[in-house]
Amino acid sequence: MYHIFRIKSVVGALLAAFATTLAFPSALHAQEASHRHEHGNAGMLDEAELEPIVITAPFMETPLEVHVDAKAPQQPLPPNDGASFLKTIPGMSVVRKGGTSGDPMFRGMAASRLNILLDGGQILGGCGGRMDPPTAYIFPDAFDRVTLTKGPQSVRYGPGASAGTVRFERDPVYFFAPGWQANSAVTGASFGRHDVFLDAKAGSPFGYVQGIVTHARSGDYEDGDGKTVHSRYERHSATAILGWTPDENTSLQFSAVRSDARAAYADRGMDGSRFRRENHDLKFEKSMRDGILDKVEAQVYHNTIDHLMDNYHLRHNTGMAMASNPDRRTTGGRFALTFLPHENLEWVLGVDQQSNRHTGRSGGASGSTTYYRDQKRVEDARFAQLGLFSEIDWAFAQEDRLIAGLRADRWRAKDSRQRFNLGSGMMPNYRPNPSANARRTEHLYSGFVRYEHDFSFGTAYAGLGHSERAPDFWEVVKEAAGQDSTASLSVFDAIAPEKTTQLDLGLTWKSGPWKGFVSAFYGRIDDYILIQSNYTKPGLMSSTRAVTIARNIDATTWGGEAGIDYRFSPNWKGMASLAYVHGTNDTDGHALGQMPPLEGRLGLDWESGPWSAGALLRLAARQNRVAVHEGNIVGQDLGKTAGFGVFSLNGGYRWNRKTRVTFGIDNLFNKTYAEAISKSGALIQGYEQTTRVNEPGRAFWLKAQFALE
Ligand SMILES: [Cu+2]
Repeated sequence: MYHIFRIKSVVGALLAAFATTLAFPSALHAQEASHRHEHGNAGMLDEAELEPIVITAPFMETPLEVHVDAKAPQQPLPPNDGASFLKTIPGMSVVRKGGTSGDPMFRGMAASRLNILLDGGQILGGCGGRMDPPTAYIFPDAFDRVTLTKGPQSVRYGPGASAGTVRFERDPVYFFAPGWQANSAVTGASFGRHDVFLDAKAGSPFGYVQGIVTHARSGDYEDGDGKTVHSRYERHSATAILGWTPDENTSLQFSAVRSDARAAYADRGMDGSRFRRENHDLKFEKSMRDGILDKVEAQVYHNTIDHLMDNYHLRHNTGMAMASNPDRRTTGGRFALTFLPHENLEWVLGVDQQSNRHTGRSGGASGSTTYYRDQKRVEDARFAQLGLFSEIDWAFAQEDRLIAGLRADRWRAKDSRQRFNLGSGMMPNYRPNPSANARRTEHLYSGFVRYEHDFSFGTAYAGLGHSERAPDFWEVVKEAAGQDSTASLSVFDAIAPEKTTQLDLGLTWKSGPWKGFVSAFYGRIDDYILIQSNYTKPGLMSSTRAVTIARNIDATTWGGEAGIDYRFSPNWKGMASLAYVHGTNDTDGHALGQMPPLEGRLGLDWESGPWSAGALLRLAARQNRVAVHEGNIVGQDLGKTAGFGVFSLNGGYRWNRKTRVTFGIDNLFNKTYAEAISKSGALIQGYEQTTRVNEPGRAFWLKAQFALE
C-alpha cells in the first residue's frame, strides 16, 4: 500500500511534468521567470562569482548570515534531510541516530535553541524520543535557498532562537510571459542510495502552478570497519503550489505539502516507520514601489504530523511487539509590515502566532489485543505562543548601519497528562501526574542591537543580543527527556525559561584573490535547561531508580567560526575553515555537555572550463571537555572522544549552472569514526553494537542535475 502510494505519486508527478512540457512546446524560448531579490539576499548565486560547484564549507559573506543554494551538490553527500544539509556550514554539527533525521546543532546548541523555518512556517515534530526534529521533514531539493542567521541577532523569525535561525525558502516566482521551467536531479551512491527530484513550474503574468516531488532511499550503510549500521531509509515528498500574481510585486500563494518517510535507527530499540506530514500554507506578499509603506507580508499555515515508531517493521523483533503513535497539529500565522520612513531607514513591525496540540497512543502490532490503532488518542500537552516584534535597519552614514530589534512573547502551556507509568511491559506501575491539568504562562522578552561598518574591503560588526526561550515540549513534557525534576515526578512547572545574553563580533572581507570571515561570540546563559540522564532518585519498590531529569543551570559559552579562501591562480583555489565552541556549566563547575570539539576543514579546488575537481580534508580534534550524562533533549555526553581526519574527493562537469554532473568519493581512506556528540549505538539483532553510531565509511556518489526551460 505504502509503495503503491509512493510510486503513484512519483509517476503521477513525472507525467504531469511531461504533460506540461507538451502543453507549452512553443514556450521554450519564453522569458525566464524572474526572481525578485529581497534586501540582503546575497545568497543568490551568480555565475561570475565562481562559487564552488560542490559545496564543502559555505562562507559567511555578509554579517552573521550564511547562504547556501538548496539544490547544489555537497560533500559529503547529505542523506536527503535538512540536518545533514546544514552540516557543511562551519559551526554546524549533527547528532547522528541512524541514516537520516539527525538533530542539527549550531555552536553546540540544538533543538529549540536553533529555530528552523520551512517557507516561513515553524513545524515541530511529534516524536517524544526526538526521532523527528523539524529537519526530518525537510527535503532540501524542494527549496531554493537556505539562510543561517547566527546568534540572537534577529527577532523577526519567531521566538527563542538563541543560537540562530535557519530558513529554508523558495525564490518568489513571476512570469513576465507565458512559459515554463523545470529542474531535476538524479543521485546514485554507495549503499543502495538513490535520490530523484523534479521541480516544474508553468505560468503567465497572471499566475503560476508549481509541482515538486522528491524521492530518496538508501540501504544500511557500512562504517569504515565494514560494520553495517542499522540506518536504511526511504523518504518522499510532494508539493503543489498555486500562485496568483496580479502584478510583479504582488503574490498570493497557496501551497500544500505531503510527505512521508521510514527510517531505521541505530541508537535505540525502535524505528520510525511513519513520518507523515500534511501542510497547508497561504501566503500574501505585496511590495509597494513608493510611499512609506514598503511591503506587506501575511501568512497562515496548518501542519499535521502523524508519526509511528515500533520495534517490528524495520528490524527483527525479539521481544514483545510495541508501537507508539504520537501526532502533533500546529497552526500558525505571521503578519509583518515594512516601512521606509526615510530612504536610509527600514522598519519592520509584525506579529506571529503559533499553537500546537500533541496527542499519543501506543500498543501492540496488528492482530494483538492491544493493537495501537484500536487505542484512543490521548492529549498530553498543548502550547500557544503569540509574539510582537519590531526591527530597524538604519544606514545612518555612508558606511555605517545600526540594526536593532525588540520582541515580546506570551507563551502558554497546558500539561494534560493524568498519570505516568513508572513500570514497564507486563509490570505497569501507574502514578498520578502531580502537575496534571496545570497551566503555565510566561512573558518573554528578546532584543538586540548591532553596529555594522563597511571598510573598503569588507564589513565589520558588533552586536549584543538577548533571547528568552520558553522550555519546549521535550524539556517539560515528554518522558524521554525530562519527565522528572530533581524533586517531583513532573518537571512541567519546575523549569524556568532560558535566558541567553550574547555578544557577537565579526568581520567579512574580500580583497584581490583573498576572501575571508571571522565570527566570534561570547554568551551567558541564565537558567540553561540541562537534561541529565542516569540521575538517581529514591525508588518506588526498589531502593533507588535512575531517571532523566531537566534542571536549570547557568552556563557560559564562547567560540566562533573563521574561513579563508585564496585563489592562487585562475584555476586553483585553496580554502580553510575553523569552528570552535567552549561551554561551561557554571552552576556545577564543569564542562557543559554535548559540545562539539574544535573542527577544521582544508580544501583545494580546481576549475578549467566546464571541468572542476576538489579535495577536502575535514579534521576534528579530540574532545576532553565532557560532562557524562549531561546534555540536551537530543543526547547526553557519553565520554571523551578521539580526534579524526576524513579525506574526500569530488569532480564535476557543467554545461551551465543548472545542468551539470558532479561525483565524489566521501571518506576516501575508509576511516572509522563517530562525531563526539552522536548517540550511543543500541543492541540490535543482526548488527554489531558500537559505542557511538559511526559515520559512513568510503562512499561513491554521482549527481546529475538538469534544467529545462
Ligand atoms: Cu519516534
